[in-house]
Amino acid sequence: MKNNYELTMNNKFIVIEGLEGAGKTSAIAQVVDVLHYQGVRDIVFTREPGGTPLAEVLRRLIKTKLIDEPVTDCAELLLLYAARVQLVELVIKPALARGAWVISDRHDLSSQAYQGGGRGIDKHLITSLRDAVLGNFYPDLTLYLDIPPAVGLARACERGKLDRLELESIAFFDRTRERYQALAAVDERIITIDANKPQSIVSSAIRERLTQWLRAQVPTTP
Ligand code: Z5A
Repeated sequence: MKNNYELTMNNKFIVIEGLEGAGKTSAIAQVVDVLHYQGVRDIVFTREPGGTPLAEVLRRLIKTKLIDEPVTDCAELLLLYAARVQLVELVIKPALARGAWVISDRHDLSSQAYQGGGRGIDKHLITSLRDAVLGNFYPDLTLYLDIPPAVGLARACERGKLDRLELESIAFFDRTRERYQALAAVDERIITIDANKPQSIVSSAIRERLTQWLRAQVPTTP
């Protein structure tokens, strides 16, 4: 029998995370499918960095070597948070406030993993910055697609030219993945999916884990 969770639970903010080529695009399609099946129709999609006109400009600055000047690690971090604050305040919070569900391709966990793990920026600096600009705002659920960097990058390479970040060394992506795994291991709002499997198996795992999670969100009657 079909359960219409939308009738019994509040709208949620769901984030998909993982290294490039992890399969975030198809994961989002699976999440949408599960939500549609549950009767959810009002869904807002976002991506990071980006999602507002200013944040999209910042995205181009972050991803492409637009100007002939090295981007310092801290400047990159601040650009990412500038884009994130714009998106959270102008798009995500208003959408949640009017009752929409929000699905984001990446969010804050990316900064903790890429800038914290990959770049080696002090994790306390990142969490202080996060707390200062986002306060008590967190995703309800993050699906982290775990994949070895070589596998993800091979998939990304098939798509064509790599951008500034994708050209980083494998060691950078190894550190990023280790940080993702460490953070996912201690946070119950993060579900890890083994993305190094055929697409049909990954899709089934996403659907199953998300459906379980949605069931657990339905308030029990006293
Ligand atoms: N970044 C950061 O450093 N700090 C931050 O705070 C934030 C971001 C927010 C964003 O780039 C970059 O910014 C990213 C992190 C950094 N850079 N790096 N490096 P983006 O948004 O342009 O790219 P991305 O987020 O990494 O997306 P992506 O490369 O498109 O990855 P994906 O969405 O996971 O990949 P996909 O398109 O779903 O799949 C790639 C291909 O693999 C595609 O052809 C699929 O059909 C195929 N695929 C997917 N799953 C499978 C399986 N299971 N088997 C076989 N083939 C598969």
